[in-house]
Amino acid sequence: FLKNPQTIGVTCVPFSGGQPKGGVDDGPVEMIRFGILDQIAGMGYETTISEGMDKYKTMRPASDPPVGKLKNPRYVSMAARRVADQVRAHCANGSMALTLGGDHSIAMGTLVGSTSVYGDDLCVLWVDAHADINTPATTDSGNLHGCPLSFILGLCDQDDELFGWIKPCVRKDSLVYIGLRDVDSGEKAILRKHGIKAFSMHDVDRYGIGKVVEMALDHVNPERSRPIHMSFDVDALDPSVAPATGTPVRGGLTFREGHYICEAVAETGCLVALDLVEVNPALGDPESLRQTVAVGCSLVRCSLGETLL
Ligand code: 5AB
Ligand code: MN
Ligand code: MN
Ligand code: MN
Repeated sequence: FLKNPQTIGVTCVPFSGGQPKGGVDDGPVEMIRFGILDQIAGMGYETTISEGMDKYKTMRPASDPPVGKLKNPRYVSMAARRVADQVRAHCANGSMALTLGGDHSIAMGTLVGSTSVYGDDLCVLWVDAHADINTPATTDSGNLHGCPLSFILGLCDQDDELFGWIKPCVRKDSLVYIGLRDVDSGEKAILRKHGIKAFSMHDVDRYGIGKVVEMALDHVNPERSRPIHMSFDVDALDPSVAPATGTPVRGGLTFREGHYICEAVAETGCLVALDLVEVNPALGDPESLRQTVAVGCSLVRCSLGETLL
């Protein structure tokens, strides 16, 4: 694969069906209003934008009763499938696929898209307060934004009528987490059983963010030669830094720690796909909104190398 892609393929996904709170579907439009596209262009990148972002709002099926515990299963599956096609198209022509969410269920789509081009070579850096690895059997909430990785890793029933199109596409040792601090007991059992590498906030406290990112990259990408897909949930940041998000958890990454991760990833030159998700402009006062949108855009720019000298 080609390091340091000079074209960014942007996919905006105004989607909130993976969780119950409205507003996260306005994440992309708020980031655009804040100027993210001009900012990226201003850094010298060429940008192409997937068409028809409004379709994500209108494609909601008239009837979508739960399947088991899973809520809005048809809507989530249809939307993720469309995301997969759009991300695949960007990756296929060598662009870095930047996906602006939307809730984190859309990562089912972004990862199917990126792996369909890069295959087994791709490794995944998941930056989040949560592990997002519940299966349809372990989820308590039934919210699919807490489940994308179980589908991607192949921990679910592969004959599933709705999600069977998601074939296992990331190896368990190709995934690493940073920022975890709110992991369900069923998820902990999954992480342990499969030996999935995770750096929690406890590790960030113990080793410092510099060492944690180095260890995380060493685990999945020791030669810095594999393409990286980073999925960044803004709730990885402390709520004092990113308050406007649906499932905030205290004790998160500082402003600098979040940016450090993005800078270190940019430095590898290996980033081929980036998701920035769970910005919810409807939550909190106007200042919380402005702050969260601003930090989301800033993380994107840093991942593209803005602050490297
Ligand atoms: B997010 C929880 N584990 O399954 C669940 O924001 C929270 O994409 C999921 O990380 C949070 O509902 C999903 C309790
Ligand atoms: Mn989260
Ligand atoms: Mn998440
Ligand atoms: Mn969240």
